[in-house]
Amino acid sequence: MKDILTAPFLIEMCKTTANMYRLGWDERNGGNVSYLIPEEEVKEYLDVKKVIRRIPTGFKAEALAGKYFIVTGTGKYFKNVESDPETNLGVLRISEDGEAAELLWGYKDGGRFTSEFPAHMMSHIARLAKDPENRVVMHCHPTNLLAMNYVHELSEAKLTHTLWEMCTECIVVFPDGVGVLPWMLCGTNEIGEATAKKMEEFRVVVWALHGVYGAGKTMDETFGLIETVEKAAEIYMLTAHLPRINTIRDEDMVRLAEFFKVKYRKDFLNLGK
Ligand code: 2HA
Ligand code: ZN
Repeated sequence: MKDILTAPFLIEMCKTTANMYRLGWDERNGGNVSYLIPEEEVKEYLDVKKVIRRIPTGFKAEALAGKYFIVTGTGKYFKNVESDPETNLGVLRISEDGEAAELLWGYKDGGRFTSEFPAHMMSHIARLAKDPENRVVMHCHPTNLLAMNYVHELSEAKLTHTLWEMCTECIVVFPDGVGVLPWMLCGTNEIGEATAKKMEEFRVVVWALHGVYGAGKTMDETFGLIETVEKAAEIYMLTAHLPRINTIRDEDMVRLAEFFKVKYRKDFLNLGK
């Protein structure tokens, strides 16, 4: 059995959470990441018959039965993941009935998965139904996107349109736009269900006045998605109080989307309106 501290999936979790912390997206215990790992990969590092603990999920996750995830722990700081992965992360398998997470490694101090576990698992179910290759769900509190929530309308069409205008590549990176949930109590099954519903349509979902969820096939793709949305929000916040003299026009966005052959939300543009 190989040393799990050398596992590429664990190293990716460490590096990604460190980057997210460094960028100011995850103050204190803010943010959480879950990453689906194929069984063959887990088996190289862990005896999958050795369950340390069963942790009730509090909802039905049988659509994910038998699937393995590495997940950040509740109350844990992204700042500390890299120096102590075994306390701050856990590797778990969803039980056959979907009602428990079978812990195989980690949460060494008796901890458990993130308080946003319902939103993560329900989002995995929704994204996997759309894209069988989806593996990552990421939540964080990016500064500029959060700032923008206070000063910009939060309709999906208007928020997406403004973000698309802020960097040329935006419409190519998130052509499906940005979904928005109203402020809701976090850590509940209700916000999990609402997030998953949005994830049927969007890979980026803003939790109003709280943060963002992103989903993707790889850690890089998901990180890059949130990074691009946050960059656009930063340009907005740097310019919102200044007279706008130039902008990327809707016709230009259409040219971009067509050139890069992405399926985009035409109804979020103001073409011929
Ligand atoms: O886990 O970000 O939404 C800390 C959070 C909750
Ligand atoms: Zn949060």
